[in-house]
Amino acid sequence: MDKKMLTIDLNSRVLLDKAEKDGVETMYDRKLGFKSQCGFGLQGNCCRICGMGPCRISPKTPRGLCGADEHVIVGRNFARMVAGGTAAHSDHARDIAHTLALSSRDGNYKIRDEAKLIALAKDWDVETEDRDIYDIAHEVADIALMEFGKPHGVSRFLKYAPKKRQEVWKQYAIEPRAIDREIATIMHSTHIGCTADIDSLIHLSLRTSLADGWCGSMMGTRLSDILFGTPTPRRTEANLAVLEESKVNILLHGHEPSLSEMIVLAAEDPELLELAKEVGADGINLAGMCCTGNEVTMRHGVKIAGDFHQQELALVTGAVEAMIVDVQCIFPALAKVADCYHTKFVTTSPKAKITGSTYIEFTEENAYEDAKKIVKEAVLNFKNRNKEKVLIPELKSAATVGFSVEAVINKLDNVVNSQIDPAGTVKPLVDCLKSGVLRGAAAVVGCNNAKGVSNEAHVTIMKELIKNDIIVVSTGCGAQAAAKFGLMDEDAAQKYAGKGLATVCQLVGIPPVLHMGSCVDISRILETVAAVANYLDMDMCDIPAVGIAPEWMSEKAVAIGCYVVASGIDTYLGIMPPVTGSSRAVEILCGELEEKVGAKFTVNENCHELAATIISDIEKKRVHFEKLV
Ligand code: XCC
Ligand code: SF4
Repeated sequence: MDKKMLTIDLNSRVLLDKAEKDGVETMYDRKLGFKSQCGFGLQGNCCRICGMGPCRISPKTPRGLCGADEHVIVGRNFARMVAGGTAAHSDHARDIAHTLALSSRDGNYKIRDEAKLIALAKDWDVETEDRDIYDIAHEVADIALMEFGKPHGVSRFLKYAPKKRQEVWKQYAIEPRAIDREIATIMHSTHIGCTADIDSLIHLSLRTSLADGWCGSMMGTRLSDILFGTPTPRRTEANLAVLEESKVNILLHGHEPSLSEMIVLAAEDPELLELAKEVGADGINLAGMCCTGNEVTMRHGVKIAGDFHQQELALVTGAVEAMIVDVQCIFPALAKVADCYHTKFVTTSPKAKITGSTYIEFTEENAYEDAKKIVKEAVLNFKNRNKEKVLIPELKSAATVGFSVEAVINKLDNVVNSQIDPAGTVKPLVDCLKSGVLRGAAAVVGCNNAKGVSNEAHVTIMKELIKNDIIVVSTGCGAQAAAKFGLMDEDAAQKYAGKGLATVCQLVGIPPVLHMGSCVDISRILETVAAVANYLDMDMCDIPAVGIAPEWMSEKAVAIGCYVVASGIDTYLGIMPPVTGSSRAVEILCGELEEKVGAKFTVNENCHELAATIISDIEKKRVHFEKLV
């Protein structure tokens, strides 16, 4: 098989040829090297939880040594994926909360959205009258940090959901308690000799996932907005052609904005710009990958270099002085690829040290100085670039990004008839959904997965949905696919959208696919659906809105899928999770959950079929919705 056929991104194909010439191995080579993947692992019925294993379940050996059957084994593995994902998102939020606790008027981190801080403080009964904004910030940060380990009560973010949804959570007993407690409970319950009941394992998984969506992730987004500003629409460009031959190219990859925000500042430091000139460069060019890329493009318009599957290929351009990473979704392979070029692969977090990288620890206490040190390394490395090894591919697309909930509402105000309606609500969106001009809304989110062809499912599904007047919002690497393929440009509405959606886009002044941020920012999507449901006095499961992860791969995505379903939003996956080993797990996740939480999973690895199912399900949901409104 030609490895170039494993991606639909033409820049990636050009660079795969170059990698071959340069003798560089990439994920695509390794994929072809794997003749087949382990069937037990694929189905989720290999257990390594205790030292008597691994126990592999088959018709001939239907139980592990302890007697665990396929349902127990699959369920435990699944629950541990949810715990892993929740831990990653929430630990990210914890760092942001610590950063908020460090904020000060004359320090590195300032408050950029005071109104959001005050609103949150009031929600949390923090005194706001006649107080210094930083005192308020520090108290809010402390309360947020308590969410990780408080001994009593449930997540304080649950109240942002519609009342009816909160009732569902109460009734089904999945209101998450402290975040760390839910994660620990799963690790404990899945230890050998604890929970051995698939219903219970899925129940635990949903509760833990809600600690992600309606606590950790939501906290990550809100506190980041308070510290770094709530995103507003701005223009940018996407794909590897955003690298510039004449400049020092620095790639920001990973997840947390505390580091990348400082690098953005440091890259404008006169001293470093002067140094860039001295080494013969025309300036410093920043570009982002994965969710860090999303964070800085949403707030600063920093160009998007590419997605998860392009991280190695970005280095293959030979034009990158430094790849700066913090946590999550970083290929260990980058160390080896960087070795083949002059690129410095800089790790910065004690949580993600990688053999073969240059480790320069980033600390929030010394943030700006650390960031300057890292950028300086990159600038000094410019002179080591080998011009003969440089190939920057040609394609890039323009995009508008920065659609926070506030930004969306702001845009909607463009079409509000101020004589009759108040501004600042989701009413125009509700009106479009009610009248059927928009058939529904879809969040197309998540990663790239080497089980499929990179970007294919994302782009196919998004195009199909917008053609059928379903507005799409996106985060994570899905958003980067949309941006790269021109779906976030205003003219995409005329090119690809159906008549209803195209008209809405033109009137409101938005593209048909809206960039809502990084993966923790899926909380922005939850808030939008909640706002629509609240406006109509409905539950979230009554709204014709769906979640789709066409190319998901990470544990974080499993946690997301679970909390989206638990929020009452039907969720569609383009890759089968490792649960098929248990018929009960599939029955519950793809069926029975609907009776309990009003939504379920649907999986189809054929993206055309998946798109058709989603469109028809949204139409079915409309029948119910139209009766209610
Ligand atoms: Fe990672 Fe967040 Fe997935 Fe992309 S979308 S591959 S998790 S960077 Ni979050
Ligand atoms: Fe085998 Fe049971 Fe141990 Fe798992 S927990 S490895 S099934 S003995």
